[in-house]
Amino acid sequence: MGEKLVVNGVFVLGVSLMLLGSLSLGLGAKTRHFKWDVEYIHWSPDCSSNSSEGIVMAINGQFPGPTIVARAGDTINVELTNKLFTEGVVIHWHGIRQIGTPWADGTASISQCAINPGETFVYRFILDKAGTYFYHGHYGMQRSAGLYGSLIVNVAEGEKEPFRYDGEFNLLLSDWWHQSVHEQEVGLSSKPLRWIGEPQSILINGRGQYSCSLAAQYSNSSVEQCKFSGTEQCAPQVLRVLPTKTYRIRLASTTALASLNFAIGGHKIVVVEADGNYVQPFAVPDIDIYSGESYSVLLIADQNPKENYWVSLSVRGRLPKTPQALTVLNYITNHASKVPSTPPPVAPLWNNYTHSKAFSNKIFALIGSQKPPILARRRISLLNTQNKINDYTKWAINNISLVLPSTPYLGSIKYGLTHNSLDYKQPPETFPIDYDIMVPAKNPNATHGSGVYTFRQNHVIDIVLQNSNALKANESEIHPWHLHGHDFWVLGYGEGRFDERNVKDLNLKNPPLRNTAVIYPYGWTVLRFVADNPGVWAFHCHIEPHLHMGMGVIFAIDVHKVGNVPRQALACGLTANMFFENKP
Ligand SMILES: [Cu+2]
Repeated sequence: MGEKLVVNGVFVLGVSLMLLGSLSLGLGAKTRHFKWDVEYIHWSPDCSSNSSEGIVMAINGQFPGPTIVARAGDTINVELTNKLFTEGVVIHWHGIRQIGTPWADGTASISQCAINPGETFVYRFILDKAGTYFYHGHYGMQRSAGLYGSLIVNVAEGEKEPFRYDGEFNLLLSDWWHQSVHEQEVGLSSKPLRWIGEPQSILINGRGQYSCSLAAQYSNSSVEQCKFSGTEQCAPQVLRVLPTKTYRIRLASTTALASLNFAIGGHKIVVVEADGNYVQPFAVPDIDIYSGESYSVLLIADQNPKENYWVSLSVRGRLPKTPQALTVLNYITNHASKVPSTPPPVAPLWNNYTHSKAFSNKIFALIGSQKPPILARRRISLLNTQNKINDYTKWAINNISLVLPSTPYLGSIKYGLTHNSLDYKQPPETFPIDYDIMVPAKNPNATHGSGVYTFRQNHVIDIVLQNSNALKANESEIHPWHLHGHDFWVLGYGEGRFDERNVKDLNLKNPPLRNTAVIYPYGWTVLRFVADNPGVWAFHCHIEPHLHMGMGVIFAIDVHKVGNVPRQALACGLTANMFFENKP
C-alpha cells in the first residue's frame, strides 16, 4: 500500500471502473487486488532424494501459487512482476472468458507480449461466472515448471448453487518430472526427438511421494512406507471429514501430460460441475479427468467412521509408468495417520477407453441450462496429425504446425500489421477426403504456419476434432483441446472418421458446456460455439509438450471491435515500433 504516489493515476481509474462494475453487476461485486512476484525457488514437490536440488516456478515464494477465492462478478486485479532473471512470463486464467478484455487472457504472442524480467503487468478482468478454475503460465513450457494455482469462483452474493454441501476441498492436480523443463524443451525441439517420457510423480496440490508410498504395506514392490511429520514439502494434504456430512471436492487438472482417474475407496461420488458449468448430477465410482478440465464432485461421508479411506489418482491413456498418487480421507473420529484397512482403489486398465468414453457420455448439461443454437453457420474440421518437418517431430492441424510470431496477434491483426514473420492467410478448413486416419500418413511432412482462423462476431461455429494414427503404426493418443475466451457445447464423440451420417446422432438437446474436450484415439469430437467475444484466442491441445510441438490453432474474432488494448500488453515487436516510434 506504500506506492500510492506512483499508482495514483491507476488507482483513480480503478475506482471509476469499480463503480461501473458495481453498477452493471449488482451489489456485492468487489475488486480484489493481488501483488504477485514470479520467481524460481528450490523446491522438491515429490521429496525425491535425487532431486533435492529441484526448482519450481513460484509466486510470492509459494508452490503452487496462491489460491484466489472470489465471487462471480468480482474484478480481479493482479499486478504481476517478473522476478525471473532471463525469461519472459505471462499467466493465463484458464476458463475465465475475458469478456471484453482479450488482452488479459495471458497467452504470449497471441493476446500479449511476454512480460520481461523486472517488468510488471497488470491483469485486470471480471470473473464472469462461478466455477472451479485455475491459472497457469502460457509461455514456452512454464506450466510444466510449476507456474500454476487455483482460482475458485463462488456464486455472487445472494445466489445459490444448485446443490448443497457442508464443506469443500480443493485439489489441483499436476504431474512432475525430475528432468528440468529446459532440458525437456531442448529434447522436444531436437532431431531426433528426445521425448520427455512419463512423469515421475502425480501431484495433489503440488505434493507427491516418489521415494516412499503411503500404501507401502499393500504394495508388491520394495518401496518404503512414507513417514511424514506433516511439514515436508511433499507431505500429503489429508481430507478431514465429519461422518454423514456432504463435501464438495473441486478437482482441476493442470498436468503437462497425464490423463488421470480419480477415486475414493469405498465411496461413490456425484458429479455436479464441469469447467465452470453445472451438469445434470450423476453418481460414479471414479472419474477421468484430462489436462485442462475441472470438476466438482459431491462426497457423502457415509461409510464406517472408524475407518479412513484412500483418495487416489491413477494415470490413464498412457503406459502406467507413474505410481498412483494417494492421500487419505480421514473421518475426524480417527487419527489422520491411521492407514486405511483396504488397499487403494484399483484404476481401470490404462487403455480401457470404453470406461473413459462411458464417463464422457454421461455428462449432460443441468436441466434448464442454455441450449446450443440449432444450426451452425460454418463447420471446420481439424485433423490432428503427428508429422515431420525437416526431420523434427511435430504435431500439426490440417498439416500446419503452429509457430507463434514476435508480435502478438491481438496487436498485429487489430492494427493491420501484415508484414509479420508469418502471414496469416486462412488455413485449410478441412482435410483430404481420402486421408486414412487409421494408419500412419503416407506423407508425414507438414509445414510451419500461423493457423489463424477468422470469424465474424456471433457466428455459430462447429468444430470437428479428428484424431488419427501418429507416426508409428497402431498408435493414436488422447488430446484434450482447450478453447480460450469461450465455452463450447460438446455435441458428441465417435469412432473413426467423422462423416455426414454422424450428424443425426449429435446431441443438441442437453449437451454440456465446457472449455476443454478430449478426442479419443482414432476418434472424433464435435463442438459448437458462438464466436461472441471479439479478440484473438488460442485453441489447442492442453498437453504441454504437444502444444510446444505445434498442436494448436488461433481464432481471431472481429478483432477491429476490440476496445483500446493497454499499451503494456503490446510493447514488443511491430506494435512496439508503432506505439513508441510512431512508425508501423
Ligand atoms: Cu495433444
